[in-house]
Formats: sequence, structure tokens, C-alpha cells
Amino acid sequence: STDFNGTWNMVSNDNFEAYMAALDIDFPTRKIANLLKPQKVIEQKGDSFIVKTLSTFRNYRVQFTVGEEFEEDTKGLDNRKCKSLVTWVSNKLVCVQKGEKENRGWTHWVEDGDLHLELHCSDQVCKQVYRKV
Ligand code: RET
Repeated sequence: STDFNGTWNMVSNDNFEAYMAALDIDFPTRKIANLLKPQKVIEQKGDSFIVKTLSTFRNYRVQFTVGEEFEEDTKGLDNRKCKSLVTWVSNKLVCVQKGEKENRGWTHWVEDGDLHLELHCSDQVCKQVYRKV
């Protein structure tokens, strides 16, 4: 399976604002967050992951093992609780975030050396690309 280890800098971020609105994130937070160029720091050991999203405004850390459902507290994002499950779908890491919001989750994959992240909630899809530092 793919090696996601490393530090990755954001190079593009499409539709993030609408994704945040779908999560009911307030207007001032959306305006600030939409200007950020976060960094992803990923520590992967086999199927165990720690993913840190670092920015000048706020950080977010999530830890999971592929195939093991976990309680996710999206503190600092939309402040909800989800039952999240990450699985491998070929070489992609696919997360379903079960909770109050319908159709919520994300997909991570590496393509041409770049880290791709697609985030979805309700009818909104945000597409981000990160480049290895
Ligand atoms: C920031 C800044 C504060 C507001 C919002 C943020 C969004 C973070 C997101 C992180 C997703 C992490 C994932 C990790 C997977 O392993 C940048 C912290 C809304 C959406 C999908």
C-alpha cells in the first residue's frame, strides 16, 4: 500500500469554502480558513496513521488504524462527534465519517508524487493537492 509519510505543503484548494459551509462552520472562520495554506504532517506505520493539519490559525490532529472504527471529535473544525472508519480502496485511503452530517468523508491518495485529498459533506466536494517538502 502507498507510503504517505512525510511533510506536505498545500498547493491547491478547490471549493473549501463551500465544504466548510456544508459543515455549518461560521462565516468569519470560513473567511480566515479559506486563506490558509496548511501543511500535512503524516506519520504512518503500516496501517496506523497520525495526520496533522497545521496552519497559522488552527491545527487539527487525527489518529487512526485502517479497518478500526474510531470516535472522531472534529474539535476546531465543526466541533462534532463522528464514528469514523478508514479503509483501503486499492491505493486510496477512504474515510467515512458517520454522524449528524450526511455523505461525510474524505479520500487520500498519492499521485505523481503529490498528496491528493478529496473532502466531501452533503452535496459539496473540496479537492486539495499537497506537494512533498
Ligand atoms: C483548518 C483550519 C481551521 C478551520 C478548518 C480547518 C480544516 C481542516 C481539515 C482537516 C482534515 C483532515 C483530514 C485528515 C485525514 O487524515 C485547516 C484546521 C475547517 C478539513 C481529512
